[in-house]
Amino acid sequence: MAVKIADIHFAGVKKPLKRSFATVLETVEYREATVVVVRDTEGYEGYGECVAFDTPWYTEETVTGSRFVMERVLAPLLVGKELQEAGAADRLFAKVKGNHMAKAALEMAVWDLFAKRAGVALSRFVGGTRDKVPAGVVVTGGEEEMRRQTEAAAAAGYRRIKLKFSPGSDAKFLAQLVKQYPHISFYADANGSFSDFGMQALLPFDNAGLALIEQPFAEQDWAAHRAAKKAMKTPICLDESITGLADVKRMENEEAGDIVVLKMGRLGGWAETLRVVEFCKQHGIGMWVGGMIEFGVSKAHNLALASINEITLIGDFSDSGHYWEQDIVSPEIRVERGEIKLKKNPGIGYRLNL
Ligand code: OSB
Ligand code: MG
Repeated sequence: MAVKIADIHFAGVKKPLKRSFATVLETVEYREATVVVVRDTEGYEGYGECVAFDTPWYTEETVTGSRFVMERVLAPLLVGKELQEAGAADRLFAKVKGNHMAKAALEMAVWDLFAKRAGVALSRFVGGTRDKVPAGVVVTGGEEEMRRQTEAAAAAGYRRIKLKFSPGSDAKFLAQLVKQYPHISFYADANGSFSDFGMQALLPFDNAGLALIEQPFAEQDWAAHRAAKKAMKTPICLDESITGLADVKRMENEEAGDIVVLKMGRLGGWAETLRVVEFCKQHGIGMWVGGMIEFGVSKAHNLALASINEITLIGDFSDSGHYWEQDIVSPEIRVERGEIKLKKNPGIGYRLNL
């Protein structure tokens, strides 16, 4: 089925977070994002959300820069074109360097549009089979704040908790917290903060009972991640280091990690992400779907991704109400008994409510 793109619209959104999100890289109080609506000549609409932040603290992209790239560089490559399949957008964008989050926002909107034209849920369109995914939440801040938030998350039924940590964190404190909740899987994410401190600083966390340690060293520190994987029993998971399939292959070749975080914004969209999923499946690499403190459009795409059976680790899936007074999708995304039900209606399955 061919789809002809008629026009593309952009809308900026900016909302305060209900709770501030503190990492070693940045403290986030507000979230600004761009919502993308791709329309075809039949009047069908596909939705995407650009997950670049207002400043380049997580990747190089920004809200302002990505808006320019989307409007002036990428949208003209799609408008007026007849696409034979959803994967065509990724190929059209291949000549534009980098800018993965900008590409992903448009490309993902095209996949939503194709799923809607096919009349199927996006989860089924991409080969997913689950009808619900387990919920996971991220906990940040000082020790007291972490303890309080962990208790609240456990009470709310979350099955996985990701703790942000750094060389300044106390391994004994983390170990104690983890031990208190034996039925919850704990991850710890360092956002590269151990690079200036080395392996010796990381080793104490090997005995904290963590299911994985995420990105202990900087994104280009492949040798350090290789050494960590060798020295530690806790699986090493890469987030910032993975910008595409080539990086996953490098991780595999250099034995620099056991698990990858799938983030479609960082990878450039559905097509590249599905190639990564296929490779990981074939090589027994663990996978989970990572969050970007995003709104419901991006989250709905992430839920469709997490419906793929081989993605077995629990992702960053919190309730719309965790960060937002009001989300930009209707209905809002709800965690019930520790799970989120997948929508069965065509495409992402949620309406826009800007
Ligand atoms: O490192 O995983 C990260 C959010 C923004 C940027 C980077 C990261 C994160 C998260 C996910 O930890 C938070 C969430 O969406 O719940
Ligand atoms: Mg991370």
